[in-house]
Amino acid sequence: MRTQVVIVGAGPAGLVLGQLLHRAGIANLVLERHTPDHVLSRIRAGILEQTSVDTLVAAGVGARLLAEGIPHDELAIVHAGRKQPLDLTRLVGARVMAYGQTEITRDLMQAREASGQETVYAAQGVRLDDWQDTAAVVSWHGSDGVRHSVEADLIAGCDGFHGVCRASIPAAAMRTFERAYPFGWLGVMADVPPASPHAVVYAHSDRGFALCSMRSRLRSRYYVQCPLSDRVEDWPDARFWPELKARLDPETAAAVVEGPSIEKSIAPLRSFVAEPMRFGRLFLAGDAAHIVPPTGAKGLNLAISDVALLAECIAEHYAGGHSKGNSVALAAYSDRALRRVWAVERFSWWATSLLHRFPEMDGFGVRMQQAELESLFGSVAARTAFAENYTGIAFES
Ligand code: RFL
Ligand code: PHB
Repeated sequence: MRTQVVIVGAGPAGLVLGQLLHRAGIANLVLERHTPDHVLSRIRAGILEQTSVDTLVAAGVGARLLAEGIPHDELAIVHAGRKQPLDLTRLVGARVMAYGQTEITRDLMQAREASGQETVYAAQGVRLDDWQDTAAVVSWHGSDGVRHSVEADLIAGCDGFHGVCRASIPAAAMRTFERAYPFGWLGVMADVPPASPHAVVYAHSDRGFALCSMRSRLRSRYYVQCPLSDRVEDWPDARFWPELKARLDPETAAAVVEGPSIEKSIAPLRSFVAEPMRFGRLFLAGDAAHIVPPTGAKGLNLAISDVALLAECIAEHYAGGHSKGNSVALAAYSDRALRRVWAVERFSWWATSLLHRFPEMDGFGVRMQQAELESLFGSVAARTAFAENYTGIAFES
């Protein structure tokens, strides 16, 4: 078997990359460890930056997103029991869009099937056999039990934080940077109208952080900060709803419609970056290269901006007549991607530090958070900087 680019992972990074390459006339094969149903069953992010919307539209998968996505012109931050709006459109002339990662993935899977580009689901034991020398070679066990292999010009490692691509790199060739946070997020999905249908609500409270988001006019997504030692069984619905409301301002709390949860999970929070993002013929993108805590709603957006850049570099590489692994365009990918990655890491770390209750926090730490929140709402400049980061920083490419 032979193709131009092998993409490992059919999450948002892998599928958007496959679609962008296909539209640029570049053949690609996607290898995914799980079945399509399993990939679609993972409930994750829900807020898209305008640049991500633009990328998806340009990739030809924007129709349902534009019809069903819910634009948010503002967000809100609760502190000291009061809700303060932050008007994104007025501050920076940009907005964000509520549209679930599951729906994006579904749209991308359909587009891929229509494109005729091949996808191997349930590919077990994916191994990078070569990515340094004259060709890239990747092998896997198919559902037929047979070991298959493909030769390609390039490999895109889009296989998430626990994937095989980053793990294949010798430790000496890579530097990693990490911060683990001493709490997690308990997420609940429920088929009830959202408490705040036009703005995500981020709540700072003595009881810990809480977040009100949505997937549609009839589907709500809520989160509360919880200790890392907690299990989902510790949080029956009867405990979750009063705790959520106790962390919100009275108006938002009164608007919460309770209902049976259809999904409940606990995710740890982490910041992580691997440098560089290129090793010979292997290019990392999305969670395979970096993780942000979800407070800034950035993980999915960063995965999309990585692969938009990678697709551009690969297209430039082939346009320059290169079929092998060397060109100026490919050499530039890692540095260009990392500039944006670190800017987003900073915002996500800062927003997490500002809004959560840390176990070791003393009175001084709490006062610093309060003072910072006061300064955010006392200054148009500070709110503008927040809005710029939240809606997506523009980078010249
Ligand atoms: P993904 O979505 O993890 O996709 C990687 C794909 O690679 C496959 N894979 C392999 N395939 C073949 N061989 C192997 N050895 C493989 N190993 C893995 C996996 O099965 C999977 O299909 O990474 P990608 O595409 O980079 O996309 C990144 C986003 O998914 C991620 O940044 C966000 O969802 C992060 N995230 C959230 N971000 C937000 O902005 N808001 C959220 O509320 C939010 N919630 C979350 C999240 C991430 C989570 N986890 C577990 C990582 C909640 C969770 C639980
Ligand atoms: C979500 O809708 O799941 C969501 C929204 C905003 C965040 C994180 C997650 O910051």
